[in-house]
Order: sequence, then structure tokens, then C-alpha cells
Amino acid sequence: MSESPYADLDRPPLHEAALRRALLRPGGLWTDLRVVPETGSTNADLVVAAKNGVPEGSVLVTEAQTAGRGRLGRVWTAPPRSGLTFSLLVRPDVPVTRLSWAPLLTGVAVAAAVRRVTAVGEREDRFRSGGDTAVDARLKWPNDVLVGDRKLAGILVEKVGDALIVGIGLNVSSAAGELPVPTATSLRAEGAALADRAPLLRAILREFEILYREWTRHGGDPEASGLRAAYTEVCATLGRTVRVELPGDRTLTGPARDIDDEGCLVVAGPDGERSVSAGDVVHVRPADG
Ligand code: BT5
Repeated sequence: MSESPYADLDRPPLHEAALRRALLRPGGLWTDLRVVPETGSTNADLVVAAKNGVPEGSVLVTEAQTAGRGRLGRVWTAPPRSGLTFSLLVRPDVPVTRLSWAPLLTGVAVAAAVRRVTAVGEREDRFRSGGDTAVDARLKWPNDVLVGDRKLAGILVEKVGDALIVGIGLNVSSAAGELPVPTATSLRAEGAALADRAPLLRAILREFEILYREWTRHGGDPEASGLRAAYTEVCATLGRTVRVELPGDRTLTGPARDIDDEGCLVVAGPDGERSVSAGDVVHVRPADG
């Protein structure tokens, strides 16, 4: 097998200089962007950077991750260059109670970018109808991007002082046999073969910037910033009956009614409505199918 990253024409490498040219501009959110061939975890790297005082807007992309983190000690695995594996560092000036909206905001950005970039004949308008959308990306509260019931992307947000490290793993060209779990999918598996990952990365970062600017401008208020409405529109969890697994083998089953101001899922359980926070949830599974 060749060592050159160019040997696999289905998986061309990402170009740091081109991405920097496209994304780093005066007054913009993104202040630095690096692409490294391999690292343990981009989240772990930016956690260190945050502690060292790196300013808001730093993006770290890797072509291969050897110790990708999920939530609660779980792992994220993907073959080199088969998808997007990156993290970003922001320092949102919003009340701490509203920070739980950050993973949800990220999900909205990823879903919007996937829909836009995979739509036939990529166009620049952001508000397209569902009819010409190639991949119907939806969100499972709190942090999964799904196509149908399969996971296309995972999001991990970690807090370090006033910084948030937002990590995103998204399967692009992974073949069915390369996906780590039967519940996973990729753009390729969904019929949207995308050789060049750069437009997708650019689209995610641009969508994130727009949503993040609005959200922080409104002090993290999900209502005033329009974030709740945007999230509700693409959320596959709301309206479904869910079984929420909580720590200590406890479960809560009932219809998922709402997302509250603090980003918690409101479930109508047998003893009335209860809000569960992402930090408390082990798994959310559909209970109605
Ligand atoms: C997540 O955790 O889904 C968050 C994943 C975040 C990964 C990114 S990659 C860049 C950045 N740097 C990091 O170190 N992490 C972030 P969770 O909800 O706990 O889901 C983890 C579960 O997803 C695993 O237990 C598997 O079941 C499944 N999984 C692992 N790899 C997957 C993949 N490539 N595609 C789909 N599902 C996967």
C-alpha cells in the first residue's frame, strides 16, 4: 500500500492553506485553522490550547485520530480521511445555564451544511425546500446527527474554564464495512458520494459562525436568537416517545415534548413532565418503534 495521501483518489487530503484562505478573514469568528495528518484527539489538543489561553476561533482538523473521544468514556473511530474529524474553540459570553445549547447549535450547523452541500447542484441559497435535499440530516437530542435512524455524525462539547471545545466527527466516504457500529452511516452509504471534504467543512464552519453570532448576540437566549426554532425544525427526537437511560439503571419513558431554556429535554413521564440534561443522559432511544 502506498504511503502517499494522494494515492487514494476517493479520499484526497484536505489543504490547510486553501481552507485558511477561505475561512480566516478580518472580523470573522475563525482566527486560526490547522490541518494535521494525525493526532490522538482534536478535542484533547484544544483542551490543552484552551488552558494555555488560545483565543476564540481556533480550528484543529485531523486526517486521522487515534484516540477519538465520545461522551462518557465512549470512543469515536473512523479510517483516515474517510470523514471530517475536527474541533473548534470558542469562548461564548453567555450565562453558564445556557451553554447546554452549544451542542444543539452545532448540530443545527452540521445538519444545515450536510443538507446544503449534498443537495444536487450545490447552490448558495441557505433556505431550500426539502424537495431537492439529497441527504435528510436530522438531530437526535442531545448530540447525534442522524439520517433515518443511523448516526452520520457525533458532537462532543467540553468545557474548560470559559472556553468550549466543540468536536465534530462526520462520516463521509466510509463504506458500509468500514463503519464501526451497525447504527452508523456515511454520506457515501446514503448515496451522496463526496470526494472533496473541503466544501463540507467550510459549510459547517460558516453555518456555525452565523448561528453562534446570533446566539451570543442575544446572550445565549434560544428564543430571541431563533436557535430553538431552528433546532426544533430539524430535531427527530421531539414528538417521539423516548426511553431515556439515566445513571444508576434508571429510565424515563414518555413523549419528548420540548427543549427547555437550558437545553434540557422535557419528557412527559408517568409522574408528569421532567427535564433531563444532556450530562445526565446515558442513552436516548426511541420507544415507539
Ligand atoms: C459522540 O459521542 O458521538 C461524540 C463524537 C465526537 C467525535 C469528535 S471527532 C473530533 C473530536 N475529537 C474527539 O476526540 N472527539 C470529537 P457519543 O454520543 O458518546 O457516541 C459514541 C458512540 O458512537 C460510540 O460508542 C459508537 O457506538 C458510535 N460511533 C463511534 N464511531 C462512530 C462513527 N464513526 N460513526 C457513527 N457512530 C460511531
